[in-house]
Amino acid sequence: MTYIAKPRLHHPKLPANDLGFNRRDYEGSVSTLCAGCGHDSISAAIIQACYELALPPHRIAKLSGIGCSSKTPDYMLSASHGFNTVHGRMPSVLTGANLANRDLIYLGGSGDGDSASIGFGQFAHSIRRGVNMTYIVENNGVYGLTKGQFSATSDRGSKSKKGVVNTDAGIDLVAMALQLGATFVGRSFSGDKAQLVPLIKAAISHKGAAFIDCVSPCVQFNNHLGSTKSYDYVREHNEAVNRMDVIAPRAPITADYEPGVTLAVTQHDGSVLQLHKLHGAYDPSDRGAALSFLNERSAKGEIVTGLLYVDPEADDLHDALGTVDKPLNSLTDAELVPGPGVLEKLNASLR
Ligand SMILES: Cc1ncc(C[n+]2csc(CCOP(=O)(O)OP(=O)(O)O)c2C)c(N)n1
Ligand code: SF4
Ligand SMILES: [Mg+2]
Repeated sequence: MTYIAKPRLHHPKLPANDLGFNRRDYEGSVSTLCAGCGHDSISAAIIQACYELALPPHRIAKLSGIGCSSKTPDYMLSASHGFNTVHGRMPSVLTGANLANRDLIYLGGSGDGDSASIGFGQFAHSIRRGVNMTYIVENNGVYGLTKGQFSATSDRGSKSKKGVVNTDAGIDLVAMALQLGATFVGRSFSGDKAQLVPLIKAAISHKGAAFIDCVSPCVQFNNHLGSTKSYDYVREHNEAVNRMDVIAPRAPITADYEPGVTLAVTQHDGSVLQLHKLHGAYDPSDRGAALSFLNERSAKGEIVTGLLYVDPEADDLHDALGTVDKPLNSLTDAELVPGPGVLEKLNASLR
């Protein structure tokens, strides 16, 4: 892979967050993706979200599979932990890392090919287990890296660059995530930073499996007439159900609160999601209704975006397994080998 380091020089008066880091401290190396690729905008949104949340870079672990989308962790968060797995295998490697060290903040980056084809099972099981992570699919409807074949998220009836019609039904990963029990589900568009950045911040603050499907046009192979993942198509068919402000734990709530128009959702960590309703009847706490709304709108060719579902009281995989509070590598010998008394008690409890 081409590697171009970014110059470290920046304006001395660049604003800093609560940790004293500026936005550039969250960047990575220079992107080698095509100019105009939606994936680069998603990287910029992740960088912005981590900067605004003032996350310590060394506490973030970014993992991905294979594809243009899976190359993006290299273009952000250079001071964070990174693991580029085999194609479609990010979710299981992330699950293992998370079980071994629950103190890190896990970001899973993937593509529609990586998650809806070869990694479909991996995607499903990481979501249904409630792994505490932010899982983002950069969805362009094609295998960009291998030159533009239809992916499993391509809509039936959409056309390739050469005019071939896709006859297979498309998989909607948002509908799948809802069905699989994800406790935070959102969809956005790489061209809508105002919607995407707060959605990523909210997903990172969420405890449990947070999934974001981000439509991300491939300018090289899927940005033409007949595609349902092009910039023009998404702009024309984007139906946002809400907009959001994320207020950090313990920060004073200064924004106006209009009951009926704004809904405040307090998450586990104390962060407050202020949801400004754009679609009156939409209720992001009703999983079944979210699925019905999604199906009804997608039948009309609309792309529903925003925070689609959230359970702010969700448990995660560690709660389900009753694991220790500390990362495994910090356990002492005494904790790992507690002695014959504890063993005797355990054996007695099993008799
Ligand atoms: C085991 C394996 N099978 C197939 C490939 C070839 N391959 C590389 S990337 C890719 C698809 C990538 O598509 P997607 O995840 O949508 O990413 P994009 O490039 O569109 O961002 C495929 C099939 C591979 N690298 N490894
Ligand atoms: S081929 Fe498509 S997905 Fe890959 S970098 Fe180029 S525009 Fe992006
Ligand atoms: Mg793709």
